[in-house]
Amino acid sequence: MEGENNMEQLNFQNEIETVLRQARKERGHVNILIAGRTGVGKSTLINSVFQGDFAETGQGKPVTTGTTKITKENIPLSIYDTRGLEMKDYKETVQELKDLIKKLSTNDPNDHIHAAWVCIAEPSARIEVAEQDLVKMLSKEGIPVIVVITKATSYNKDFKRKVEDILQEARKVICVNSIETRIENNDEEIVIKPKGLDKLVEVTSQVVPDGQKSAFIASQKVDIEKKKSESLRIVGRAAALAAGIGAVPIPFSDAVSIVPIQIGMIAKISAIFGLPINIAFMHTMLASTITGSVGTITGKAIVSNFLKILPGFNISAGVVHAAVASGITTTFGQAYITVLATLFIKNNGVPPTGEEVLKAFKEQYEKSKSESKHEEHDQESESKHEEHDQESESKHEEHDQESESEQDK
Ligand SMILES: Nc1nc2c(ncn2[C@@H]2O[C@H](COP(=O)(O)OP(=O)(O)O)[C@@H](O)[C@H]2O)c(=O)[nH]1
Ligand SMILES: [Mg+2]
Repeated sequence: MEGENNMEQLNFQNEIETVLRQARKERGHVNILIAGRTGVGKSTLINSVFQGDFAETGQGKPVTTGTTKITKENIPLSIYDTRGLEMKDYKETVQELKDLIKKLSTNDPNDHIHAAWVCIAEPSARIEVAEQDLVKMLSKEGIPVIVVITKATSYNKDFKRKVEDILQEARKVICVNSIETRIENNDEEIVIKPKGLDKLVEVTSQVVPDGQKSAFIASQKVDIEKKKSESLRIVGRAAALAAGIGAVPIPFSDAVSIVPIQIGMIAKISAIFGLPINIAFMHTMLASTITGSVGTITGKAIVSNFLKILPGFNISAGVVHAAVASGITTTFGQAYITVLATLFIKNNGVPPTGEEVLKAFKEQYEKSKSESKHEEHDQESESKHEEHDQESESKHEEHDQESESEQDK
């Protein structure tokens, strides 16, 4: 008996490791080159766009005289921060960059430079040969270039037109003001809000290769809707997988087979929101969500508790059907996304801790349970718009609610 349990535990642990490795692999890694004169606002821009005060708290490692590679744990992003364009011998900087790009063109697409932001400050209102040479070189090397006009606080479009004219190889020129700025205008103080960051994120996510899109969406903090829609795609895929497993109704005791799918889903969604993908985090999440205490993860313990807390699963039925398996997955995934997005917005783009996520998830879960009770009345009119999956799910929910209210008495 003992040995059997240990075996099961071991296999399950392995299975989770495999699932997490897969999640990390699928997310990939994105590399962005940011170049511009000292003081144009590169670091400020990086901190405004990416998670976790990236430029400030990230690890910097010099890779050439002018370029520092910045990375941070759990964020699938490397920033190559290049200065030195202001110097007389800027040609050396450009040549060094060219060599670096060649060196990074390995067989692994996660090593490549996927996009470049060339920064020019609006107040300087000047484009020098250094920037022209750099943009030419980058686009020649096949790197999509976005020119960022930083500190763009004026509403005058003349400089932007001039930049578009001169730096024709650029895919796009975008005016950005990274931080709230106060300027004096005839004794009046005007506050200019950050602007253009969303556009920069949108355009960049379009130019990076498909394999790096997830990593980019995960790393940025400007567009939370993007994180949500990317996560919903993950839920859709997981639900389809779970439905495949449940296609032949599986006995409850075998329902453990759908748990790795849920874990993979939770790991991938966590990753999109910039939370760690590692066994310790998943352990905290799963063990305490499910059993209410942090304990050892064993397959059967998880699955029985897991299915108990999820709406739509009728334990007394004894088997798991396809619609139920996919319904559980969808409900769980959507609740998790709602929780992360809410916390993310509340925290102003700072990823929540595991404990915060747990607490909010429990609250959200209670809420969705009580909401589904009120929804009963509206179900008839709503079900017309719903998909088949959800229809059958709500049928199972009714059963659940019955047995629940019996328990309540
Ligand atoms: N108003 C305003 N100031 C900025 C902006 N970006 C940077 N700055 C300021 O410009 C200075 C230099 O910025 P920094 O990011 O260190 O430039 P870097 O040398 O290119 O990394 C700092 O005082 C920033 O606060 C911006 O978009 N708007
Ligand atoms: Mg800097």
